[in-house]
Amino acid sequence: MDPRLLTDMTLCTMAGDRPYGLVPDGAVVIEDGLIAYAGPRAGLPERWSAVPARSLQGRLVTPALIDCHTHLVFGGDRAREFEMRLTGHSYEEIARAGGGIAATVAATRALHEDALVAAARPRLDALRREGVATVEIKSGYGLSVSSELTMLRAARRLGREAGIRVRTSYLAAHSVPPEYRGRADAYLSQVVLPGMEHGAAEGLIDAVDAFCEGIAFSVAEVERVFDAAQALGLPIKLHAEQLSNLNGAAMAARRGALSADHLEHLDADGVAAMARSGTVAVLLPGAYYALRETKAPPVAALRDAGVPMALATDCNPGTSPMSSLLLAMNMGATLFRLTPEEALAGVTRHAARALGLADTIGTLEPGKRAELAVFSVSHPAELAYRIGFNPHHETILGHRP
Ligand code: DI6
Ligand code: FE
Repeated sequence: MDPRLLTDMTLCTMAGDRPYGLVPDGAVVIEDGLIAYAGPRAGLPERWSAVPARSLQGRLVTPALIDCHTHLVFGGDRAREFEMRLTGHSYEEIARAGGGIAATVAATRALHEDALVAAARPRLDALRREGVATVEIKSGYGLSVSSELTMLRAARRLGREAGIRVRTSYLAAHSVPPEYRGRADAYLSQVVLPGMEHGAAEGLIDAVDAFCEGIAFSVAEVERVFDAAQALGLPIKLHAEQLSNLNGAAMAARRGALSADHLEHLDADGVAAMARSGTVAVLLPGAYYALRETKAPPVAALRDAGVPMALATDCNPGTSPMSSLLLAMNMGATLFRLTPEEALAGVTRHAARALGLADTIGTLEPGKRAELAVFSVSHPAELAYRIGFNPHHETILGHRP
């Protein structure tokens, strides 16, 4: 395929030493679906200088965005529970009373694959309209072998139909379903582990996740799930330290997890363990906001320790009914005090790493996939600064993701 040359842009490579990898008068060459050049227009190598250029009219170009933590395949909604929480009932209280995740499980089990795809499509499209080209989607609202697999198949199909790269995480260890109440071990043996084997054999699972929490699974239970995942050669990640500190992140880090996510209650030992292993901290300000949490994750300690921080929507019907990654960036800056540059790195470079895709996407560098988001703004800080405004102009893909 002939190379394509893009010019007249503020280029934000998210690579190199300069803030944002910013190049004021940039040019990008795309060849065979990959980035062949991304740098100053003045430095464009001779061999591409005769390629007809397409002007981006001074817009900002970033790596296409990556939402590295979502639960966007589900049935129903939880607006009633939202009302209850506003009249004083806590998330954990509602979960113990059979609401919460269990309510979404019932609504999800009632849907076939087609209906799950149809329900999720508007949420995926909302992300895509912001320049998102890669989305992680978790199972975890089926909680039976067959409905977990249906969720994963729906996620794969959404990616194919929407032309988006979908990475799936198997999250059967999200909650103990009502029929196994008080029998978590049996649930793990009879559903979580066999479902994982089926899903892996069908190529449906890119990573294995679990919810490590008082209302979900203990560290020892999660370790059983991770033993099985690692025996199958699957990468692991963990919902950890969201509502309390069980030291789940440190356990996940010791096992080389790609990411530990939420982390509001992470302590200094957890930070140190993550720094040692290079595990990405995925911060989810939508859940913090929707639950009216007051304890923010230890961002300053994570930063000082050099732990890469990603940001994601956590799009789910209970704790983060949010389908805007730009809003997650704004919340990351305002609520968690990430710098706008950290916020953008959190939805590009570090999000790629949280998905094990650091070699392929997340920055604009030669050899990476050509996946570019074009925004009608003049400076990258505007992406995190605005609230409820979408400046996305187009997404340029060198190939189908
Ligand atoms: N933590 C969360 O915030 C979501 N899952 C999880 O492990 C909540 C999911 C829900 O309430 O439906
Ligand atoms: Fe989540």
